[in-house]
Formats: sequence, C-alpha cells, structure tokens
Amino acid sequence: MCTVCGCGDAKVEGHGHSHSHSHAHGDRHGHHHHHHDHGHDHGHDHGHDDGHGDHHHDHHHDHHHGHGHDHAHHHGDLHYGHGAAGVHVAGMSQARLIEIETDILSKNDRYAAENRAFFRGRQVLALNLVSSPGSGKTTLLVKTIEMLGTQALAVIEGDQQTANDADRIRATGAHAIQVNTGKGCHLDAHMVGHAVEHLNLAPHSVLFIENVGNLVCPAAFDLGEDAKVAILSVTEGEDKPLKYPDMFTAARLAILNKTDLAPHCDVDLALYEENLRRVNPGIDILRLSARTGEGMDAWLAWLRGRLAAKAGRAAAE
Ligand SMILES: Nc1nc2c(ncn2[C@@H]2O[C@H](COP(=O)(O)OP(=O)(O)OP(=O)(O)O)[C@@H](O)[C@H]2O)c(=O)[nH]1
Ligand SMILES: [Mg+2]
Repeated sequence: MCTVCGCGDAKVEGHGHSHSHSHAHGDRHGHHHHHHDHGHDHGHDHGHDDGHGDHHHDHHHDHHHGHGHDHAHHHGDLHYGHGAAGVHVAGMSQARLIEIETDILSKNDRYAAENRAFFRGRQVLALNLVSSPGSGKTTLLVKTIEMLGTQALAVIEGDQQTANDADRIRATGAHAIQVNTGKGCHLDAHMVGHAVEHLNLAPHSVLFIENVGNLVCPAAFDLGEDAKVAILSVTEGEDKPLKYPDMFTAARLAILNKTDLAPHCDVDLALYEENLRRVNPGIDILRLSARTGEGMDAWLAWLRGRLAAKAGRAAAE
C-alpha cells in the first residue's frame, strides 16, 4: 500500500494549481514535514543527528524481533506483507499505518461514490486500465479507439510526468486529458473527479481511464469505475499474478497482450491463465496483440457486452 509513497500534487493538464488530497503540500514546502509524518522515507536516511537515527535503529530492531516470528509463518505461500497493516515502515506502528491507510481509502471511497453516481447518471461505462509500465495500455487504447468507430468515448491518461500518452490518444481524434501525478504512483478518485469536470462526457459514452503503470497501488483505489481491466504482456512472466495478487483480484478482465511476441520468448500462455485463475477464479481472460490486431475482436465484443449491460441495468432502474 502506498501509505508511504508521498502521493499528492496531481496536476490536471492545463490547470496550474495542484489538486492534492488530504494532506495539502505544495512543491516548495511541506516535504520535510511530510516525510516526518510518514516516518521514514528520505527523512531519516539523510541523517538527522538529533537522535532520530537511534530511533530508527530501535524500530528496525523491534521489527525483526517483534514481527518476524509472529507473522512470517502464518500466511504460507501467499504472504506478502508484515504485520496487520500488510506493510512495514520503520518508525511507524502497525496500528498507525492502518489508521493512515483507512483514512486515505475512506476519503477516496467518498469521491469514488460521487464519480460512480455521475457515471450512472449519464450511463457512461468507465473502465480503469491497470498494468505495469509498458504492457501496452496506450497502444491498446489507440487500436481500440480506431476500431470502435463512431462510439462516443473519452480518455483520462494518468502518468507521473509528460502528456505523451494523451497526445497519442488525441492523434486518433479522441478527446483525452492528461493527469500528472507527480510523486504519486496511482490515480485516485479525487483526481478522476477533477479530470471528468474537464471532459464533456456524452451520454452512453465509454470513459477509458489509463492508470499509472504500477501493479501495486492502483489496485487499492476505487475510481468509481465499472471495472478494472488488467493488462499483462507475455514478456512479463507467468508468475506475475501470484506476485501481485491484489491487482488481479481487483480486475474483472485480464488481457494478455503482445501475443505476437509469444513465439520469441518461450512463454507458457496456459500457465499465465492458470495463475490468474488461482488468484481470481472469476476473472475473464483474453489474449490479444495490440500490435497486429489479433484477438482484438473478442476484446471489442467484451466491451460492447459491458456497454449493453450498463444500458440494460440503467433501463431496469
Ligand atoms: N510487439 C508488441 N509490442 C507492443 C504491443 N503492444 C504494445 N507494444 C509496445 O510496447 C511498448 C509500450 O507500449 P505502451 O502502449 O506505451 O505501454 P503502456 O502500458 O501504455 O506504458 P505506460 O503508460 O508507460 O505504463 C511500445 O513500444 C509498444 O509499441 C503488442 O501487442 N505487441
Ligand atoms: Mg501508456
């Protein structure tokens, strides 16, 4: 979880000031306090000769003795965190970490609920595309937009820096807005809410939200989307669903992209699928190549199915 990542300071393209969430801090000030709040990070490493160093050391010790035995053996294979918070930060108690995490996520969930209500009102299908960097999210979107023809749609592009991806989307003629998260490692619902204000979303359109390339933090943040779509490329390794289970548990659909490369990289596509189903037995899986277009029809059919289901649900309400 990114209770330690110092996220905030997101900028919606074309709008000067930053939209930081709970703990507002600008570019030029506040960072030191911020680091103190979060207990470790660079603060201590840069050497405070005022006793912090000792503290740091003590906590480190506590951790090894306190948690090593209690938790390490309980969770077997799928254990991926220490202590109740599922993460360890030197100098912070597990209870404090959970408090921070709960606070951040409950604020996020309120914004997510607002986004969801807005999307429902316009019958907009919102899809949150999540993956590690470079798995092909933008390439897939460009291809998808070209194939969708007249379908109304818009794109929110999340990256730490640059408007490259929004520019790639706009080259197709589609409406896109870039959100730069700065130090942040994920989009949150508040940023998406602001971005949506700048997009003129037509009723019944599709909103694609390309998240920051990161297989960890975006899993925890509900943006108000209808579904998370996880993109994995065949070069990443069959074990990724097992190593990053939160992401694949949260996703409704997993796309195995870059199948054109499969013959060159000694990859077992069936094993990818098996591992995906181990962490999420109900997940839909599609294989495709955004480069060659192979398998794109099934993805478009999945999309159209979701759109129809959304319209059907709205009609029934
Ligand atoms: N061979 C092959 N290359 C692909 C495919 N899809 C994407 N790529 C390439 O993979 C690289 C990364 O693609 P992007 O679309 O930028 O990936 P991304 O997930 O948007 O990356 P970030 O936004 O930086 O996280 C580019 O060089 C693409 O051309 C594919 O299906 N096959
Ligand atoms: Mg991209």
